[in-house]
Amino acid sequence: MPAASTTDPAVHDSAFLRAARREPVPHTPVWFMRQAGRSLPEYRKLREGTTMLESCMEPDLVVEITLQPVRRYGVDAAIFFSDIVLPLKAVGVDLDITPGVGPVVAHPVETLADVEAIPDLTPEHVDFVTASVRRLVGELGTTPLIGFAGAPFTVASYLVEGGPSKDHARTKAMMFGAPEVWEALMRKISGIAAAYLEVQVDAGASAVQLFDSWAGALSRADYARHVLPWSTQVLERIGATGVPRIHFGVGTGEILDLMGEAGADVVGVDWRVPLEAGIARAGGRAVQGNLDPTLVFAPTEVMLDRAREVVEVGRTAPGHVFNLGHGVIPATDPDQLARLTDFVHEVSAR
Ligand code: 1CP
Repeated sequence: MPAASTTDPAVHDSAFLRAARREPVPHTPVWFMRQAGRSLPEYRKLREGTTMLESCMEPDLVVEITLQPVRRYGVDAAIFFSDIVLPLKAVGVDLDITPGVGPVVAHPVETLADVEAIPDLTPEHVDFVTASVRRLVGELGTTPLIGFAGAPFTVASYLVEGGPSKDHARTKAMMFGAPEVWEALMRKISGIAAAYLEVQVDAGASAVQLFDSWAGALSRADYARHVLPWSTQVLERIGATGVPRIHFGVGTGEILDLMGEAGADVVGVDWRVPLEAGIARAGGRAVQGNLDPTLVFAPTEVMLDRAREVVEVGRTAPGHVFNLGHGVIPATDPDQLARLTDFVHEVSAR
């Protein structure tokens, strides 16, 4: 069945999807990674007494939490409220999201047998995702919904380390020292990520973002050899659906061209990379980014001056989606993001 949103001409013609397709836009579209979540008092209130994973599996909560930042800021896209480890939980991996820590996996993956014990994902595993996306697309009207998944390397890091890691040492040790286990793991997670994104697109998501948040931990050569082929596999499968694909990671300045070549339509640029350089490395693709997320803690004028520079440089790209250079920091004052959204819309209007 074709996705509802991609057949809706108003969604198809939205500033966000036009920018992703490198078409002229009425204004620079804006959304914020992690726009839903702990920075919003209405989110904290709604989440009281419900765990993170329970919230992701309850369509009433997913729909409401996803809509909250769209109502508050008037951003140009919604991002599906979930987490990158949700599809693993859905197929039966024993994991939890611990407040203040992040994903914690009960039995970290070490051997080929551990990998083989992880089932492949079918749409039946995530029927609540299909239900949530369908309802959301109905409620969002002309605002596009971005689906997302974690990229193979970033998800592998949680599975192998058992939780958040700064150096990804066990993950890289497997990559360097146990290539057959590494390949099996990447094949498994790539399949899960692609199937999970297909479910979201089939239910009506009109773009996707592949989060390779921790790919910046890899050298260029190791990224090219051990990770790029798998991310390419995921992005190519989603390319067949026709929706724009955003590919993002943190600290990825040295591999940004490769992340584009993996099959992205839009290359996410973190705040460390000058946007001009990001545009050049994106090789003719659209770019997304890249205001430093800590600028919201500066005086409003300082934040807006820097946002103006991002918008102006963004105009030289074939397509530009304004965003922060990584997710919204939980202590962010939502009023700053409201001012930022209005400012980008005003200053870029043509
Ligand atoms: O609006 C939104 O974008 C919110 C939806 C969302 C997204 C896109 C959540 C909810 N998680 C994610 C993706 C995600 N999860 C990423 C990729 C994006 C990024 O780089 O920020 C990553 C790396 C994770 C893993 C994760 N989940 C962490 C990071 C841990 C680490 O390694 O440092 C954490 C803290 C979580 C928990 C989580 N996910 C989402 C929320 C709102 C929370 C906090 C839940 C809580 O504490 O109750």
